[in-house]
Amino acid sequence: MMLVIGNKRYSSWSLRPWVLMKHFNIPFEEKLIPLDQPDSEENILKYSPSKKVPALVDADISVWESMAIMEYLNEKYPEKQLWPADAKKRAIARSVANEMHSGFSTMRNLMSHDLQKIVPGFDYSTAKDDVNRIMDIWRECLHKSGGPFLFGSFNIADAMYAPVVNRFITYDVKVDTDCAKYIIAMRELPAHKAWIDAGLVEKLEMPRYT
Ligand SMILES: N[C@@H](CCC(=O)N[C@@H](CS)C(=O)NCC(=O)O)C(=O)O
Repeated sequence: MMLVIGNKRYSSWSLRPWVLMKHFNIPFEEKLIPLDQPDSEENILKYSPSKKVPALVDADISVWESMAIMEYLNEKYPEKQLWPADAKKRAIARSVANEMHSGFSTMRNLMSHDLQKIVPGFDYSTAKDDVNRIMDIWRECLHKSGGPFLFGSFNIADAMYAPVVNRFITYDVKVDTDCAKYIIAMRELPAHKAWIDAGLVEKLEMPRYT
Protein backbone atom coordinates (compact mmCIF):
# COMPACT_ATOMS: atom_id res chain seq x y z
CA MET A 1 0.00 0.00 0.00
CA MET A 2 1.05 3.58 -0.55
CA LEU A 3 -0.15 6.53 1.55
CA VAL A 4 -0.06 9.82 -0.30
CA ILE A 5 0.42 12.71 2.10
CA GLY A 6 1.17 16.43 2.17
CA ASN A 7 3.85 18.38 4.02
CA LYS A 8 4.34 16.97 7.52
CA ARG A 9 4.66 20.46 8.97
CA TYR A 10 1.19 21.48 7.81
CA SER A 11 -0.94 18.59 6.62
CA SER A 12 -3.19 17.73 9.54
CA TRP A 13 -5.41 15.40 7.49
CA SER A 14 -2.42 13.39 6.28
CA LEU A 15 -1.13 12.96 9.83
CA ARG A 16 -4.25 11.03 10.90
CA PRO A 17 -3.99 7.84 8.80
CA TRP A 18 -0.17 8.02 8.84
CA VAL A 19 0.05 7.89 12.64
CA LEU A 20 -2.58 5.13 12.73
CA MET A 21 -0.69 2.98 10.22
CA LYS A 22 2.68 3.50 11.92
CA HIS A 23 1.29 2.80 15.39
CA PHE A 24 -0.38 -0.43 14.28
CA ASN A 25 2.61 -1.54 12.19
CA ILE A 26 0.61 -1.59 8.98
CA PRO A 27 3.21 -1.72 6.22
CA PHE A 28 3.08 1.11 3.68
CA GLU A 29 5.22 3.22 1.48
CA GLU A 30 4.85 6.97 1.86
CA LYS A 31 4.60 9.47 -0.99
CA LEU A 32 4.86 13.10 0.06
CA ILE A 33 3.49 15.65 -2.40
CA PRO A 34 4.49 19.23 -1.49
CA LEU A 35 1.29 21.29 -1.17
CA ASP A 36 0.62 24.76 -2.53
CA GLN A 37 3.05 24.44 -5.46
CA PRO A 38 2.24 25.05 -9.14
CA ASP A 39 2.16 21.28 -9.82
CA SER A 40 0.52 20.15 -6.55
CA GLU A 41 -2.96 19.74 -7.99
CA GLU A 42 -1.75 17.77 -11.01
CA ASN A 43 0.36 15.48 -8.79
CA ILE A 44 -2.39 14.86 -6.23
CA LEU A 45 -4.93 14.14 -8.98
CA LYS A 46 -2.93 11.05 -9.98
CA TYR A 47 -4.06 9.47 -6.70
CA SER A 48 -7.02 11.43 -5.38
CA PRO A 49 -9.99 12.64 -7.44
CA SER A 50 -10.84 15.18 -4.73
CA LYS A 51 -7.48 16.92 -5.37
CA LYS A 52 -6.76 16.55 -1.68
CA VAL A 53 -4.47 14.41 0.45
CA PRO A 54 -4.37 11.94 2.11
CA ALA A 55 -5.11 9.12 -0.32
CA LEU A 56 -4.39 5.44 0.17
CA VAL A 57 -3.47 3.36 -2.85
CA ASP A 58 -4.02 -0.37 -2.41
CA ALA A 59 -3.33 -2.34 -5.60
CA ASP A 60 -6.08 -1.35 -8.00
CA ILE A 61 -7.97 1.13 -5.83
CA SER A 62 -7.36 4.52 -4.35
CA VAL A 63 -9.26 5.60 -1.23
CA TRP A 64 -9.48 9.27 -0.27
CA GLU A 65 -10.88 11.16 2.74
CA SER A 66 -9.08 10.45 6.01
CA MET A 67 -12.07 8.77 7.71
CA ALA A 68 -12.75 6.53 4.70
CA ILE A 69 -9.08 5.52 4.64
CA MET A 70 -9.11 4.60 8.33
CA GLU A 71 -12.40 2.69 7.98
CA TYR A 72 -10.90 0.80 5.01
CA LEU A 73 -7.87 -0.13 7.13
CA ASN A 74 -10.15 -1.25 9.95
CA GLU A 75 -11.90 -3.65 7.57
CA LYS A 76 -8.64 -4.84 6.02
CA TYR A 77 -7.00 -5.55 9.40
CA PRO A 78 -9.84 -6.59 11.76
CA GLU A 79 -7.38 -8.30 14.12
CA LYS A 80 -5.68 -4.98 14.89
CA GLN A 81 -8.80 -3.45 16.45
CA LEU A 82 -8.45 0.04 15.07
CA TRP A 83 -11.82 0.74 16.76
CA PRO A 84 -12.87 -0.52 20.23
CA ALA A 85 -14.05 -4.15 20.22
CA ASP A 86 -17.22 -3.37 22.19
CA ALA A 87 -20.07 -2.23 19.89
CA LYS A 88 -21.32 0.53 22.21
CA LYS A 89 -17.81 1.92 22.79
CA ARG A 90 -17.20 1.67 19.05
CA ALA A 91 -20.33 3.72 18.36
CA ILE A 92 -19.15 6.49 20.69
CA ALA A 93 -15.63 6.35 19.24
CA ARG A 94 -17.10 6.78 15.77
CA SER A 95 -19.23 9.68 17.03
CA VAL A 96 -16.31 11.64 18.46
CA ALA A 97 -14.09 10.88 15.46
CA ASN A 98 -16.76 12.01 13.00
CA GLU A 99 -17.54 15.09 15.07
CA MET A 100 -13.89 16.03 14.55
CA HIS A 101 -13.91 15.14 10.88
CA SER A 102 -16.95 17.26 10.08
CA GLY A 103 -16.62 20.05 12.63
CA PHE A 104 -14.60 22.55 14.59
CA SER A 105 -14.02 24.67 11.50
CA THR A 106 -13.70 27.89 13.51
CA MET A 107 -10.83 26.39 15.49
CA ARG A 108 -9.27 24.82 12.40
CA ASN A 109 -9.37 28.08 10.43
CA LEU A 110 -8.09 30.26 13.25
CA MET A 111 -5.38 27.84 14.36
CA SER A 112 -3.91 26.28 11.24
CA HIS A 113 -1.73 23.21 11.79
CA ASP A 114 1.89 24.37 11.63
CA LEU A 115 4.31 22.40 13.76
CA GLN A 116 6.98 25.09 13.42
CA LYS A 117 4.82 28.04 14.52
CA ILE A 118 4.72 28.49 18.30
CA VAL A 119 2.44 31.33 19.44
CA PRO A 120 2.65 31.92 23.20
CA GLY A 121 -0.44 33.66 24.62
CA PHE A 122 -2.41 33.23 21.38
CA ASP A 123 -5.91 34.76 21.56
CA TYR A 124 -8.24 31.90 20.62
CA SER A 125 -11.34 33.47 22.18
CA THR A 126 -13.28 33.38 18.88
CA ALA A 127 -12.75 29.60 18.77
CA LYS A 128 -13.56 29.10 22.45
CA ASP A 129 -16.75 27.10 21.79
CA ASP A 130 -14.85 24.59 19.62
CA VAL A 131 -11.96 24.38 22.07
CA ASN A 132 -14.31 23.82 25.02
CA ARG A 133 -16.32 21.16 23.21
CA ILE A 134 -13.12 19.29 22.30
CA MET A 135 -11.96 19.35 25.91
CA ASP A 136 -15.40 18.12 27.06
CA ILE A 137 -15.11 15.18 24.63
CA TRP A 138 -11.63 14.32 25.85
CA ARG A 139 -12.58 14.58 29.56
CA GLU A 140 -15.71 12.46 29.16
CA CYS A 141 -13.94 9.71 27.18
CA LEU A 142 -10.92 9.68 29.51
CA HIS A 143 -13.10 9.47 32.63
CA LYS A 144 -15.04 6.55 31.19
CA SER A 145 -12.03 4.65 29.84
CA GLY A 146 -9.48 5.54 32.53
CA GLY A 147 -7.07 6.69 29.77
CA PRO A 148 -4.35 7.17 28.79
CA PHE A 149 -6.09 7.39 25.39
CA LEU A 150 -9.72 8.25 24.69
CA PHE A 151 -10.89 4.63 24.72
CA GLY A 152 -8.04 3.18 26.77
CA SER A 153 -5.58 2.22 24.07
CA PHE A 154 -4.78 4.32 20.99
CA ASN A 155 -7.28 3.96 18.14
CA ILE A 156 -8.84 5.85 15.21
CA ALA A 157 -10.56 8.36 17.52
CA ASP A 158 -7.18 9.43 18.91
CA ALA A 159 -5.67 9.58 15.42
CA MET A 160 -8.45 12.02 14.50
CA TYR A 161 -7.51 14.31 17.40
CA ALA A 162 -3.71 14.12 16.94
CA PRO A 163 -3.49 17.43 15.01
CA VAL A 164 -5.71 19.09 17.64
CA VAL A 165 -3.24 18.04 20.33
CA ASN A 166 -0.50 19.73 18.29
CA ARG A 167 -2.54 22.91 17.83
CA PHE A 168 -3.29 23.08 21.56
CA ILE A 169 0.47 23.08 22.17
CA THR A 170 1.55 25.49 19.44
CA TYR A 171 -1.29 27.96 20.15
CA ASP A 172 -0.81 27.75 23.92
CA VAL A 173 -4.33 26.56 24.77
CA LYS A 174 -4.99 26.47 28.52
CA VAL A 175 -6.05 22.95 29.58
CA ASP A 176 -6.89 21.15 32.83
CA THR A 177 -4.89 18.24 34.30
CA ASP A 178 -6.87 15.49 32.54
CA CYS A 179 -6.49 17.07 29.11
CA ALA A 180 -2.82 17.84 29.81
CA LYS A 181 -2.20 14.15 30.59
CA TYR A 182 -3.89 13.17 27.33
CA ILE A 183 -1.81 15.69 25.39
CA ILE A 184 1.39 14.29 26.90
CA ALA A 185 0.36 10.68 26.11
CA MET A 186 -0.41 11.66 22.52
CA ARG A 187 2.79 13.63 22.01
CA GLU A 188 4.87 10.77 23.45
CA LEU A 189 3.29 8.11 21.26
CA PRO A 190 6.30 6.96 19.18
CA ALA A 191 4.42 7.10 15.87
CA HIS A 192 3.18 10.64 16.51
CA LYS A 193 6.59 11.74 17.75
CA ALA A 194 8.14 10.47 14.52
CA TRP A 195 5.75 12.65 12.45
CA ILE A 196 6.31 15.71 14.67
CA ASP A 197 10.10 15.33 14.53
CA ALA A 198 9.97 15.18 10.73
CA GLY A 199 7.60 18.16 10.55
CA LEU A 200 9.82 20.25 12.79
CA VAL A 201 12.78 20.00 10.43
CA GLU A 202 10.86 20.06 7.16
CA LYS A 203 12.09 22.80 4.84
CA LEU A 204 9.13 22.79 2.43
CA GLU A 205 6.95 25.85 2.85
CA MET A 206 3.37 26.54 1.85
CA PRO A 207 3.29 30.11 0.48
CA ARG A 208 -0.41 30.28 1.42
CA TYR A 209 0.47 30.00 5.10
CA THR A 210 3.83 31.76 5.32
N1 LIG B 1 -11.88 15.97 4.31
C1 LIG B 1 -10.57 15.67 3.80
C2 LIG B 1 -9.70 16.91 3.91
C3 LIG B 1 -8.40 16.78 3.13
C4 LIG B 1 -7.67 18.11 3.00
O1 LIG B 1 -8.25 19.21 3.12
N2 LIG B 1 -6.37 18.02 2.68
C5 LIG B 1 -5.56 19.20 2.42
C6 LIG B 1 -4.20 19.08 3.08
S1 LIG B 1 -4.26 18.87 4.82
C7 LIG B 1 -5.29 19.28 0.93
O2 LIG B 1 -5.05 18.29 0.29
N3 LIG B 1 -5.32 20.47 0.36
C8 LIG B 1 -5.06 20.64 -1.03
C9 LIG B 1 -4.11 21.71 -1.32
O3 LIG B 1 -3.67 22.37 -0.37
O4 LIG B 1 -3.78 21.91 -2.48
C10 LIG B 1 -9.98 14.45 4.55
O5 LIG B 1 -10.50 14.14 5.63
O6 LIG B 1 -9.08 13.79 4.04
